[in-house]
Amino acid sequence: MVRQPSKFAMAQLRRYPALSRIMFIECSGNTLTEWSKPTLPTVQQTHGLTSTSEWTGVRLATLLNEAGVRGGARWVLAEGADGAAMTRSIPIDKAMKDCFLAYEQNGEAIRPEQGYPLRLIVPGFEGNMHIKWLRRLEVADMPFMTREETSKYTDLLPDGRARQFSFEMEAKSVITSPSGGMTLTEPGFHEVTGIAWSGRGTIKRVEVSTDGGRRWQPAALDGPVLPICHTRFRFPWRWDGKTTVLQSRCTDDTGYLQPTLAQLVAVRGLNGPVGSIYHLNAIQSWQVGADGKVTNVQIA
Ligand SMILES: Nc1nc2c(c(=O)[nH]1)N[C@H]1C(S)=C(S)[C@@H](COP(=O)(O)O)O[C@H]1N2
Ligand SMILES: [Mo]
Repeated sequence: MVRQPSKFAMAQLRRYPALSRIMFIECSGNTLTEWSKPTLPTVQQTHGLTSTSEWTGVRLATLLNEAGVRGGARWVLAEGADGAAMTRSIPIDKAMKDCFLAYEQNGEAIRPEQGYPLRLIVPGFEGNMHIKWLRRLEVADMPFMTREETSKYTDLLPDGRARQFSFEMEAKSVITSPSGGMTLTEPGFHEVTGIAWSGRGTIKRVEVSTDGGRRWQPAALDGPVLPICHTRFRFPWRWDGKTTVLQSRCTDDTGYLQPTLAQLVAVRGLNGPVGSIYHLNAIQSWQVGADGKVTNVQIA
């Protein structure tokens, strides 16, 4: 779909108009062990595969236009220069809309492990598509059906079909304090705080429950609340010293409400080789015991 191969040197890429954007990246395998029972003790382990950074680079649309992409183009292949040659197909609409090739992360050259010298950024889409060490782009009229979008990062459904190209990271939140592994030393005031994010847009509301989901109350959001960014929430809580369960749930600006685990399992099943794996964005429950110890639990 491109007339002829085009080569772009890094110095050349830096001469095109640049953009900077703060946004989260989340691996769609984040939380993957928690489908059927709580397995990992801390929030770092259950929810740690995500981060927010400021990325700077050149729009993918700029490059595709320069290369002379034709009308029949539907998908863009992005390939990394690592041993795995990690490769993903990106829909052309997304490529033209807001994808960019980043050469800076948080105001400095991207570090080697994060993809130096160039990384594809696909705002709000699963982390796997943000190809590091980008060395090649190819354009076609069909998806390329790479390993990462067929045997990996697909969701096997109860009826045996697989959910594929489920790119957008749906709204998710988690309480980071108090969370698994922490201990409340005494009853009284404790701030409940955590983060919420959505690959579809901006976090509009976060609610916290301190009684295992019976009552939900609005949390305050720390500004600025940016689209496709981790958003910190805070909720003042007075612990009475009894065993209870803390939860958070968020709503994004599309109106999507973070589901309970039961709701998600009802739709997606527990079918994968070790149960369903990817794209688990259910409400997380932390139990505070009478001894103040906080543990990872699942409740009905
Ligand atoms: N070239 C290449 N790009 C890659 C990967 C890889 O192994 N090789 N891993 C992907 C996966 S699975 C994820 S979740 C993100 C992780 O990005 P991070 O290290 O910035 O969190 O990078 C993606 N980009
Ligand atoms: Mo990932």
